[in-house]
Amino acid sequence: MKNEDLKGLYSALLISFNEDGSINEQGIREIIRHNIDKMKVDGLYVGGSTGENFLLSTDEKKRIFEIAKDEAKSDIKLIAQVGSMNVYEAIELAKFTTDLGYDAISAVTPFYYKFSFEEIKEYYEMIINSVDNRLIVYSIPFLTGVNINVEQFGELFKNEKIIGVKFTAADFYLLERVRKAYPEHLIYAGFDEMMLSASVLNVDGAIGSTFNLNGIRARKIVELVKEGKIDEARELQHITNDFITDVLNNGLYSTLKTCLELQGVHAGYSRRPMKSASEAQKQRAKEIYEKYLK
Ligand code: NGF
Repeated sequence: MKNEDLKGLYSALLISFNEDGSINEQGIREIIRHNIDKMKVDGLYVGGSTGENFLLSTDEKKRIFEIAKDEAKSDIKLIAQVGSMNVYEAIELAKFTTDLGYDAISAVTPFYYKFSFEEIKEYYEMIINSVDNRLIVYSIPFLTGVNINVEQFGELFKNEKIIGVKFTAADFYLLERVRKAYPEHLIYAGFDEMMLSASVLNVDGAIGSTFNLNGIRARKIVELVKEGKIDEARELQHITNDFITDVLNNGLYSTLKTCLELQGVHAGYSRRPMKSASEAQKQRAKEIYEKYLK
């Protein structure tokens, strides 16, 4: 597959857990099917924040990557988020998912310690040079505290296997600069509530948690922008953001999971220390579901 074939709308895959925190394989398969059959997404981003990935063991991450590939087969595109504070785990997962046939890997910037850019660059080189695959940088400064500037993106992109960035930030000045500087690289918008503005800046796709439920509306926003129908796109973004605001206020992943359950998809529990929905949150999620998704 050519790099440009990786463009499109990707759900950041939610993961179903059992009450004891173990992986619910059947539930994960149902979430994947729902994304393919009902949300009609172009691909899945597996192992991201939405997948509660940073709370899991290496074996659990591997199992989820296996399940996703087995269920999705080659029906849609698959990107594996393998980034980890432990670069050797990231390399192991990069090899594992490349062998499984994932179309690309992605890695979050290393966090917690204040790494220099040289260290961050080496981390990416170590991961991507260990496999015959391509890599999408996962930049999410509000969670990692790591900011990459335009020139630094250029440094990373000097490696031709580093083909793009998942840009989860509200910095539209930086997004515009990166778009202009690197027209051949793939940029995925990471904040669903800002998709209209990102689309106007001509991103190549989007990766989002809310697409697990709001995928059809999200795609419509992108299409309307492409057709130059900005007023209509803005109206849809307003509705989308009413939905996202209510979801964020009620608890992001637990509310999305409850909404999936209401559609008959066994999205299950969250992984501790992440809290699952309380009875009150479930009730509120039901109202959100009825208002925006029914
Ligand atoms: O959930 C987060 C992190 N971000 C996601 C998205 O960037 C996917 C975004 O969709 C992602 O980061 C991942 O799974 O790795 C938001 O949930 C959404 O815009 C609501 O704010 O905060």
